[in-house]
Amino acid sequence: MNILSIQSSVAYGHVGNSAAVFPLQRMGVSVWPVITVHFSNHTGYGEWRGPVLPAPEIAEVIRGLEERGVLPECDAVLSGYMGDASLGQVIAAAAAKVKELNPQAVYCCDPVMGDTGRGFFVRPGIPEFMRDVAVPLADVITPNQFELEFLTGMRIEGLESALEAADRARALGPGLILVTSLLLQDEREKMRMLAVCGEGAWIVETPLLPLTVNGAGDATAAIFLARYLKHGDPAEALSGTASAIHAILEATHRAGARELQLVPAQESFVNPPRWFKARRLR
Ligand code: PXL
Repeated sequence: MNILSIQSSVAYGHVGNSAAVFPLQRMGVSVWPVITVHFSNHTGYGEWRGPVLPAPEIAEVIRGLEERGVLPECDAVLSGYMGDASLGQVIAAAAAKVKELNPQAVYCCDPVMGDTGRGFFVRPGIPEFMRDVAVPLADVITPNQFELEFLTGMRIEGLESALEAADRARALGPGLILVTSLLLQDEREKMRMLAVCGEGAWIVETPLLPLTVNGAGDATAAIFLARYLKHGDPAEALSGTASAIHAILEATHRAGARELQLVPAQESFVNPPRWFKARRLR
């Protein structure tokens, strides 16, 4: 399996491709990482250094892949953190080109733009690009609660409104929605993930851990996409992803670390120590 993954890269820590590539490889997936920014560290530290790569240079890298003739072997395009909205057209064109050359290929858009508590953390124009261009093109999207609220223009409070928002997002185009983190008002000590695929919907709950990390959503999107491509079963992909992410977060919490403990927790990508089974909602 081959995944073209267009996301950020950081030297220190784990966000973007630096949170997605190793889990995918450990799961047996060949990743073709194309980087959108090359930062020293993630932006959650408040300060960082390094370039936002110009969109034409990123387009050149993808053009090189096309010239090698490998794009028909690409099973999925995964896009995430963009440095600048000008990259939007390059991502949209890459997804369209891969799908033209391999009609089975899937475009998975992680509409990275912000999070509850932190608000928007991307440049102007990126949220609108996600909502108006990328999400309508995508087969799969993996928003967090904050991003799903922006995409649909509605507040999510309970499970019912989360389902309604996911259905609204589905009406924008993508057939499969993974909500990567839901903190519902009824039960604060739980972390939930929700998957909606056509009329089907599944939820999974894991214990909420008291820690602040970045990149968990990026690892979640990657692991979910790989499992979904492998088995084609949203419920299995949801269970396996929540179980792996919980194990990673638990290892991170235990270590008292600020960065995801992906290397120590690597076994959980393929064989999570504790299986949290998704429950069918409809
Ligand atoms: O996890 C999203 C993300 C991706 N890439 C970079 C980031 C962040 C969030 O902080 O800073 C560079």
